[in-house]
Amino acid sequence: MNNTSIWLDEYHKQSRFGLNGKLLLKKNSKFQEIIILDTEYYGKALMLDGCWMTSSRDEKYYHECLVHPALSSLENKSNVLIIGGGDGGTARECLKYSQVENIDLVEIDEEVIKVSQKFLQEIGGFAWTDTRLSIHIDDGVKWVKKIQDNFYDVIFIDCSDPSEFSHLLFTDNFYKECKRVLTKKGILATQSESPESFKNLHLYILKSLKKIFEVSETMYSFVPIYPSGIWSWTFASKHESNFLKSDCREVIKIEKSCDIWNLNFQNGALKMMPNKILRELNSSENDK
Ligand code: SPD
Repeated sequence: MNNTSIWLDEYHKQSRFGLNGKLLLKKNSKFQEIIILDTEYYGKALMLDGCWMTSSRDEKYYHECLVHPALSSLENKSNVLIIGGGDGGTARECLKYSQVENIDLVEIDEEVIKVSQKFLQEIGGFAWTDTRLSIHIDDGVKWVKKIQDNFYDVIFIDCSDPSEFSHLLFTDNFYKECKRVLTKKGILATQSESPESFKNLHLYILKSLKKIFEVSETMYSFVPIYPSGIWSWTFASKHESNFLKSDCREVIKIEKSCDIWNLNFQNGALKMMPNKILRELNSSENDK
C-alpha cells in the first residue's frame, strides 16, 4: 500500500461519512471486503463492506456501552458468549471482571480476527492472550442452536448491520434461541442500531425483545463514526428483579478503567429514548 492519504466514505441514505488516512489494507475475505485505514484523528479504522465498524479513537463509546450495563448488574457472570466481536473490544471489556471465567467468542469471519490482531492491537490488546477467551470460527446462529438450555450468563450480540450473512441475528427465532440458552437471570445484550439512521430496524429489534423477554431496556449514546452518530444498545432478560441494577464489588475499579461508561452515564443513557421511538414502540405496528 502506498503512503498517500485518501478519503473513504460510508454511504448511507443519501449521506456519507468519510475518514481521511493511509490505506493499510484492502482485501476480500470469504464474506466481505475488509479495509484498514490509518487516520490521524480516529487512529486505525476498520471498514467492512463499506461500513465503518470501529476505530481506535471511538471504539470505547461502543464496547463499554454494550458490555458494562449487563456485566456490572449480574451476580453470576462466569460464562459469557460473544457473537461477532472479531475486533476484540467486547472481549477486552468483559475480561475486566474477575468473575468472568469463560468467554466463547463466535465470529463467522476469521479474517476479521486476523486483521484486528495485526492492525488493531490497541482494541483487542491483552484479550487475545487471556486464557479465559476461546475463539470459535462459526456462524453465531448455528452456534446457539447447538447449545444446551440455561448455559450462558450473558450473550453479547456484537454484529454488523444486517447483511447476507448476518441478517438472521436480527430475527425473533434467534432471540428466542438466545432466551433458551440463557441462565435464569441471564442477560442478552445487543447493539440495536440507530433510532435515526436505522429507525425501522431499531424499532423492530426493540419490539421483538419486548415481546420475547420479560424485561428489556434500551440505552442511547453516540458512536461518532456510525451513520447519524446516535446509537443504541438493548438489554433483555427473563428475570425482572435487579435487572441492570449494579451488583458488583468491582464496579468502582471498572468505572475507573472506562473512558465513557459509569453508573451515572448509564442511568442517564437509559432514559434517553426519543419520544417518536417511545410512541411507535407502544403502538402495534411492527415494520422491519
Ligand atoms: N453501522 C455499524 C454497526 C456496527 C456495530 N458493530 C460494530 C462492531 C464493533 N465491535
